Amino acid sequence: MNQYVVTSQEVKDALASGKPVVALESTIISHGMPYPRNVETALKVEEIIRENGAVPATIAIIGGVMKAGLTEDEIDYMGKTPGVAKVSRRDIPYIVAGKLDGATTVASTMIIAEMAGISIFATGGIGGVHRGAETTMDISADLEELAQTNVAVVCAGAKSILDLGLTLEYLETKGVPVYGYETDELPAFYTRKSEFKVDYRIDTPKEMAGVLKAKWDLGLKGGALIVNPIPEEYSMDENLIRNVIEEAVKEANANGIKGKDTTPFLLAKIKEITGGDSLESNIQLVYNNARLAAKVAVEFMELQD
Ligand code: PSU
Ligand code: MN
Repeated sequence: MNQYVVTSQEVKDALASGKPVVALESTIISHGMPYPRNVETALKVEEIIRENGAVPATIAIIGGVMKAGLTEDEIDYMGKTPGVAKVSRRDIPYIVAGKLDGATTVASTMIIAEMAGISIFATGGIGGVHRGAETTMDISADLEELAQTNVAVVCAGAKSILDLGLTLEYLETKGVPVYGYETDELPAFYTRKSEFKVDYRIDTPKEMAGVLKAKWDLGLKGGALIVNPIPEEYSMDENLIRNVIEEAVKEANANGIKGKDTTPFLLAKIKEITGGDSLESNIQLVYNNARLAAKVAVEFMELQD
């Protein structure tokens, strides 16, 4: 491993002894949820992963060190320190060289996970092709990372702040498979359905692990997307969330929001308009993804010789 990545003792021991490990991102902590719910959620996610037989590795850059496996104090620090940079692929060198702090997105978490030797990663939602991308060219670096980095990402689909159809087209072009866990349809984060089909439906963690093993054994580089619908009891009303998202997108356009600020702006707007209901759904779907990721990681380890 390179000199820039430091794994916690627990993660190091797990990797050395062939125990399953699940990576977790930190943008969701620093930019995705308010303090202290963000820290409570991050710690609970780690607990869920342990309960399901794997070791959690929350990933962030602290003082320029790329860390896989944070202490509780470090998670608290990432959650309550205002202004921690949102770090995607392009930001890593500057943050590392400057010994700065950075909350890692899906893209940069995948990069660090791969460097550390972790294959499975759980989060809430990924970035994708934004609505209007045919003129703005706003396409998340998460998609390029899925195309080239060997980490499977468990998420609840993507929010319809994105153009879900174009996001799927992009993933197809880049050879990134989209697997629906117990679903034929791409879930849309707050809701279990969208009008789009996934490539393949998978019904057990074991089957999922087998497909991932085949992909990587064959040398088919890149990641995979495992989409896991939000549990029914926590899913939101489709019409309500559609209107909220329309409103948020309109405000972003009216305010000239661009680049890396777009996603955090839209997420904050949705939270503001729904008055916290969306936060509860968000937390629950992350728990659900953590559970599935741990189970897939356990089965994936079983298949390693
Ligand atoms: N989508 C969500 N919640 C999030 C993000 C996206 O529903 O927290 C975060 C993730 O860290 C993701 C990043 O990797 O935003 C994507 O940002 P951008 O669109 O600027 O690439
Ligand atoms: Mn973007």
